[in-house]
Amino acid sequence: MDTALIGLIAATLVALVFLFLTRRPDESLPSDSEAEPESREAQGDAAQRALRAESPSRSTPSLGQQDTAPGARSPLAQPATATATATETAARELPAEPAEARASAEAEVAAKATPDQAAPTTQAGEAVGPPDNEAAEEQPQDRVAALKRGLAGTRGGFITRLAKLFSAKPEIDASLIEDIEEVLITADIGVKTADRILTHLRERMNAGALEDEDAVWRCLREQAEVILSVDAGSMRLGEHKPSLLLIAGVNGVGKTTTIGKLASKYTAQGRRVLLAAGDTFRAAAVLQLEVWGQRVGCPVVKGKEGADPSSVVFDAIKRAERDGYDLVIADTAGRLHTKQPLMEELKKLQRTASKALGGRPVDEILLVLDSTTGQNAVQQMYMFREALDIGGVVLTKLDGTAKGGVILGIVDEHKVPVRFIGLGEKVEDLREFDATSFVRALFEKPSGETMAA
Ligand SMILES: Nc1nc2c(ncn2[C@@H]2O[C@H](COP(=O)(O)OP(=O)(O)O)[C@@H](O)[C@H]2O)c(=O)[nH]1
Ligand SMILES: [Mg+2]
Repeated sequence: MDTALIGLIAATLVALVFLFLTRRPDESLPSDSEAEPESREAQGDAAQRALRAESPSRSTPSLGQQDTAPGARSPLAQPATATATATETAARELPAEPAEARASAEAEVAAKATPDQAAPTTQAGEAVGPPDNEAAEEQPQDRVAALKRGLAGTRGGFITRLAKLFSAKPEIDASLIEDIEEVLITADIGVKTADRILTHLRERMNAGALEDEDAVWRCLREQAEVILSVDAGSMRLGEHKPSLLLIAGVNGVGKTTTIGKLASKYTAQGRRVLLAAGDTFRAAAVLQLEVWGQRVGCPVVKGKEGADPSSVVFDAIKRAERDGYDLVIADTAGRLHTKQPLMEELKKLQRTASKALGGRPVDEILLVLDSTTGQNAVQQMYMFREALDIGGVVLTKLDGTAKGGVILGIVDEHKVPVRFIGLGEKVEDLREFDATSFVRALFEKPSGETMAA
């Protein structure tokens, strides 16, 4: 009897051990929402490492304090206002992000957030003090060389064709000027702008001042620089705390990527930056911004999918006031610019933002334009100007196009300054625009000879 009982107990124990060992591993995990802070913290570690790799001296807010890591909020944090609470609750109410969507957004952003030059690392792979990727000490000739590399597509297009014209027709006459005109027009500079440049060339020629090829290049550079040097002063982002920078543009032009790059730039300058996920139309857009936020150490204020972007931006401004941020950078939706509702939404956004700022206008509104779309970019500016007080342009993807000449058309047509140009997908590829260096890089003779002064 005893032996049978002992046998039964032993069999039960064996069965229990067997069950324990063969149990599916995820059964031991808490619910998704409980697991979230831990996994986000792991991402936070990676982001912190990436940040140290970018700028060793920069002090960055702990990712654990971000909105996007609700579980990690300090219990000593100030009680949140109703709006902020609503936003954070709304964030948690968003349908669970598909793991692959986040993973792929992270992989994409990671590739773009990492400088080309790998940071020196310790055995453990920890960054130990790489050079700052921001070209603070960049010499003018280095700046021109970097721009030339980025503008290789455009230079290989119309600049090479211009150079060929000169080698085919060494003397400068009316027919050469006509050929130049044709090249400029096909380079997406736009008919009006090309005409303006050509009128000047003809005047110089008639005055006997275009003696050789170098004189023509010089005249083209001068004209391009005059066109690109819009006198608009510097951006007004330091006058108020917080300042608001609104980023607009159609889908796919590079808004969110530009925001990530700008957030990195301004954070490196010591500003406290808060991001507002105003593109509530696409869940993926919010996710992409969040991943950028984590990489560069900036919290992201977001709302429910399809929420009113005005309320998200309003909340972000209030949160920035309360928590002492210097700058709010707001993403916006960019679904087809020809659809009226987007423009109405943007008008409302600008009005609401202005209210949140105590009645003053939005500090800066930049329109992001994709240079690969050529003359379409000029048209997009017309559409957006009807809705928003666009103060400047970010021209992206100049690295992947032969249509870089469109920059002249945009500025000449609209008289708005280009503030930044995108020469690639990485953080350091967003460069502050400087007309002189840009024009030197674009219109340098492709022969490898030194440029005439
Ligand atoms: N080559 C290149 N790609 C860019 C540049 N800026 C953005 N992109 C890419 O363009 C795509 C769309 O960018 P995204 O920021 O999502 O556009 P959004 O829809 O306007 O927010 C992404 O794959 C970016 O990496 C740039 O300057 N050069
Ligand atoms: Mg976007």
